[in-house]
Amino acid sequence: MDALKVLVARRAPAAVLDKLKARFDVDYHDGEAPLPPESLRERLQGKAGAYITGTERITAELLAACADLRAVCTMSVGYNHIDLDACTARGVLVTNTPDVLTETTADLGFALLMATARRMGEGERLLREGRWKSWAWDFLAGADVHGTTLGILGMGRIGQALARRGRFGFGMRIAYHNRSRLPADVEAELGAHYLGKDELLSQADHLVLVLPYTPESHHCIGAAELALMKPTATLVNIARGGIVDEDALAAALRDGRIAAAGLDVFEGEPRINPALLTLPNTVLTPHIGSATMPTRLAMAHLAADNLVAALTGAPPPTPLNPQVLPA
Ligand code: 8YV
Repeated sequence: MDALKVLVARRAPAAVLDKLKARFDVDYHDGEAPLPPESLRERLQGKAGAYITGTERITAELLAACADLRAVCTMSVGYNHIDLDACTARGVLVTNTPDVLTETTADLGFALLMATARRMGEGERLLREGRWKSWAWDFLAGADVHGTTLGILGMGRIGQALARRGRFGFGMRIAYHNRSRLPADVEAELGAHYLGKDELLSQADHLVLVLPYTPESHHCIGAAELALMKPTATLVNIARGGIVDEDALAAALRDGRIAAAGLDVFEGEPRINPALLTLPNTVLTPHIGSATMPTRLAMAHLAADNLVAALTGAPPPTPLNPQVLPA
């Protein structure tokens, strides 16, 4: 019997590619940039499975044009780029890569919080540009992190990992808002206080966004929400760029309505809203939340393991729509 055909839609680690080649007839796009939608559609013809990353969009139209597709395995925890309902309706299994990136992404979130609160980006730019000439009592004086209130919007796995860092590492008060409240024992362990969204915005000294990107969370931080925040507050986004109205954020940062923002994700990434680039009080990183070698390897292997399982009749480790699997 001929091997099933799969598409690996983006550069992947050699060991992961070998794992897939041992089982399947692999069409490999060895590139750092995503395939344009038209090429993705063409190269998915006749493919039973797709190994993708967080950028390739899997739409209902694409699925309709790819009748052989049975599994879409993304090397990301976020899956807003995939029309999950359309996949489920067509019986296409979708998998993602939760858990393996939780701690690494929380580390980056905390690093961004620290760098932003303590004005490290501004300091580094000033030093490298030869502008460090003198000392003043308020020279690059930022905000404290220890002992302050950490607000977390979206209290899933990564939110809880941030809460542990804040509480146990920095003695912070932990406040959160989430679609559903955590069980009482988990709240107690994290010392986490559940607040309404507006209360969270007004009480947080540092607010980290770590909620999923959905039609409901699109621009859920805009001018009205930013107006509720303290003028001394820091905003950190490690979720998805589209959660924040970037024009409203740039205006709030420019007018001192909040103190600073640390952003790892952007609405039009890799294009960046120019207003954010010129503000001194932003720390900007290029979507590197999960970017450590061990974590990226674990994510890539998990995506490949899901694909192998999905197409060989074994239970996939991390399915998003297990209802499409045979009973
Ligand atoms: C991915 C991410 O590296 O997992 C996610 O949802 O945002 C990142 O960890 C990125 O999406 C590329 O797949």
